[in-house]
Amino acid sequence: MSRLTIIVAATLTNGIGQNSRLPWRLPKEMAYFARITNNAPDGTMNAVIMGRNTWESIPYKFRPLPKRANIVISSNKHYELMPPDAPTPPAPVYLHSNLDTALDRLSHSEWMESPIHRSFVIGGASLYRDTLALPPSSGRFVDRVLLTRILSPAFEDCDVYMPDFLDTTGDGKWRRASHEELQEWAGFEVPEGVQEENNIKYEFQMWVR
Ligand code: FOL
Repeated sequence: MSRLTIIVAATLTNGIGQNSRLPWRLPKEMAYFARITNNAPDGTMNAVIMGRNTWESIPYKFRPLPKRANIVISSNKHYELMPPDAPTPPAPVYLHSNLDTALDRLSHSEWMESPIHRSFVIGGASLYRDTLALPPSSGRFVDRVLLTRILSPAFEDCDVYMPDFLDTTGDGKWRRASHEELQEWAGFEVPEGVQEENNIKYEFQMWVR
């Protein structure tokens, strides 16, 4: 039974990217991403699962994302995650050619010294689509979305969009959790209501099914 949490920042029309990067610069929002995905009980570690484009969008100095097990999916089995002369990565990092083997990896024994606590799908659009399509009956599915809703401006020039998960009919209805539920799950205080940074308004939300 491996439940997955999607974490994403998206506009009201579900825009998530532009020119292979995030369309905004929101340091406090990014700090929230880092804190949520890092936060695991002593002796455990969280996993972050991402597609190849998302891996390449993370600045060199931050990848692999430290203190998290990084799992990258690329159908190109010969994709070079790191330059051949790169130093030993500061966090575990694995390449998988499909979602099934990537999810199998989560339950493998090499994590015994540091079992996986939570698994986060961190993008991009096609991995969000593929993981949202996993049927709840399969035991491995997305039961939670940590959505940072970018309220304004509209960022109409996005060129990558996440699927509208609230629109996916069947397979369980999504419910917006209360702010208290979000904080309880996060394990720390999360700012409530509309946030503003660099003249951009956004809100931290949690959706469950
Ligand atoms: N979810 C949310 N809520 N916000 C995001 O910006 C976001 N970004 C991605 C996926 N889900 C998200 C994918 N893009 C880094 C960079 C890009 C990225 C994800 C992570 C990154 O560099 N993270 C560092 C933090 C560096 C810092 O503090 O500035 C990390 O350690 O997590």
